[in-house]
Amino acid sequence: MSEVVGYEVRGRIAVVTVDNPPVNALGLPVREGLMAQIDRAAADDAVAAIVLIGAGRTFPAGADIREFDQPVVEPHLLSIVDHFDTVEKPIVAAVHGTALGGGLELVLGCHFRVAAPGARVGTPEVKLGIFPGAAGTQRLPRVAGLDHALELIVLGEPIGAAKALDYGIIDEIAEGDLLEAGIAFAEKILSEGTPRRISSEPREGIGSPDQFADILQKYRDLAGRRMRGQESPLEALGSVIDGLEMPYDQAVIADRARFPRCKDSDQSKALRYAFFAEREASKIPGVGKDISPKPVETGAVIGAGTMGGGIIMCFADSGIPVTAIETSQDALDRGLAMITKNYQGMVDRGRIDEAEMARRLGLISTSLDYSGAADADLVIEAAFEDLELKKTIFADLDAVAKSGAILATNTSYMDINQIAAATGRPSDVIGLHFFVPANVMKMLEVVRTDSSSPQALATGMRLARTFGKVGGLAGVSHGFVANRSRAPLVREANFLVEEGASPAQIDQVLREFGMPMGVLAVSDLSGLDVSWRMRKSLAHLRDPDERYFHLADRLCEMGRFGRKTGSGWYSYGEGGSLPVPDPEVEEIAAQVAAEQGIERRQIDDDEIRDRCLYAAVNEGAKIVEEGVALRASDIDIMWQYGFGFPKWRGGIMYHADRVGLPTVLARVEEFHAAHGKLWQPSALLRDLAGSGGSFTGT
Ligand code: 3H9
Repeated sequence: MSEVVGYEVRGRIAVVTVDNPPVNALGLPVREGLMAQIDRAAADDAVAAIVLIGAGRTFPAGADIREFDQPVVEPHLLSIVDHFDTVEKPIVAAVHGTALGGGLELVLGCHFRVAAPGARVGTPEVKLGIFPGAAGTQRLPRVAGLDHALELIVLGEPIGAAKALDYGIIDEIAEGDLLEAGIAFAEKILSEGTPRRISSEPREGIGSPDQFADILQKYRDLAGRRMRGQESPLEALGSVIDGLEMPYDQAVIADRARFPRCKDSDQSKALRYAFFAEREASKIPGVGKDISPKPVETGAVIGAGTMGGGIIMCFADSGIPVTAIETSQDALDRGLAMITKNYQGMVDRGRIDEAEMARRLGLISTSLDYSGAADADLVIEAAFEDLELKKTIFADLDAVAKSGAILATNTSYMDINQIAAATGRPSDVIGLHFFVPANVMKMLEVVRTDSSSPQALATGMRLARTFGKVGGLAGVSHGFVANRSRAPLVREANFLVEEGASPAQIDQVLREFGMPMGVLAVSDLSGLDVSWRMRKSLAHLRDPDERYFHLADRLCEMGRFGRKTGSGWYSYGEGGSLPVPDPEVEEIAAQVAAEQGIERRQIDDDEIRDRCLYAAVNEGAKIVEEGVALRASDIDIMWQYGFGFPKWRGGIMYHADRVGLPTVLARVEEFHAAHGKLWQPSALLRDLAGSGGSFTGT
């Protein structure tokens, strides 16, 4: 009857099974099948109750996102959930895996709910620019109470079975086989004569918006902080408020008008693009499912400084024993003290308990020489950015690391081909480029050298997942994909200050665009000396005809390294962390401009935005054109997870597609004419603009 929704009768219980791999998404065939099989059970005299379950790895993980660009076809998920209210026989949801979005709405439509201990439930719709559109915003507050419901609906983070039980979203955590537990639960309610619970009916604890003003404000504030600039959390909140003001039937009618508005918004389209782009980023041609990653059961990290320390924490956080290797006991002690302090901070904020902190610290051992890496399945070098040093380290590692171990470098821009050539096993060498702070930022750039084996790359990509990160592939190139595509943005921000814009104006324009922090405030935070040192070390390679960072150099010469020295692009009060505009920077900029023959002028916000963003887009296009990135969408994912670029903007390449590539090209050509060769338009940009193509296929 339905190919994707099975029907079977066990004793007096009908078992309705959604079987639509990989995640049982609720596309049209599933919705039709569900309606038909539930009706079949309702009409079957031999059936007294129904258990609804998912086959394979999960209960339905939500609506089929791929259908969102097409017209809605009945039965709508809302019709199904509402239909469940009218079914006279008890329906028991048996939940495992991830019951998300429409999956959880289906669960809420069931009259009773049991879940496997590892199940997770949630309403991540806001992350796709929408809200739970099949009555989740009406039913969840009735089932879990307003506060808990808003936590799920507005913030979009899933919760585990234990919390779901606590919130009243599920009735029981099943021990043993889930289907058997679901059937046993159904038998129990039948024998006890428990009346069906209809989650659309009024419940105590739900009142008027005035009564809940504090809770509503709490989530408005949280959404503003965590998802700045994003509309969907406020739409979700609006839908919940409708439910407080209106009876269920009217509130779902209001939702029906609200939902298409969200779904068709630019933000939702960008967020859906980002969802699929993230999954695409993990796919590397030539590294298919037939290539098994090497197991990583032990790790070693060379260098326990800021970066190394963060990477050591990634291993420990994932339960993998790791050896920290340093050149002196002092450096080891400092590194471990920093790690301990970070974990203590997590304990203080209630993120982990003392026992967990002790467990993680217990996974970290130390060594003062490379013999500590002898047993490691994967070694990550996080030493200073000095090519000769790295080559020496890799030659030494080659002598001690066990055969088959993956040797990785965390360099952020160096030629890893040269580093790999320092070993007798270049096929086992890859780059693993972490972002700061390494234990927090979700991006991991996996760098392929000329000789990296598919298995080494597969291991790097798997490690990203193990660490809870998103892996993306890059080729060897100065700055790889992420930093190389961002560098022109930083460059233009620097030049714009020389030309007359203030750091505060530039940062404000970028923040208004949606970036979490202005680019110059970020430079101050990471330290201006870092790029100064790099510029000095690469001075011999500099093209004398190219415009140079005179102002940034001058600031560094004056000891203005950023926040750590109390001044940089901004000044910072005693121990202060907030950037304050500094008239001295204006004076220095004017001086440098005079020396360089740059005429200072008023610069409008549009020019600032276009120069910063299109410089990055043009570089991104060159990166794709050269094959350093596999796809333009990989750049977007790296910006989202590496630099906190707003997901609701999709990414710089997606943004360029929305603006229209002919418009972007015209601007790039204009800047090329005004500012010279750094703005040389990319051939790919020209081709696509000329042929009506796009970077991201959107
Ligand atoms: C919603 O429900 C709206 C409702 O309120 C009702 C409105 C009326 N649709 O992530 P993975 C694909 S909105 C289509 O690699 P994992 C995915 O693209 C939805 N496809 O696996 C990938 O395909 P491929 C609310 C989907 O184990 C494959 O499945 N729900 C969907 O790392 C495997 O995915 C969500 O937002 C989908 N809904 O993670 C949940 N989900 O192999 C979205 C996945 O071709 N999904 N695919 O690349 C997730 O968060 C994760 O996929 C999940 C599994 C945690 C389920």
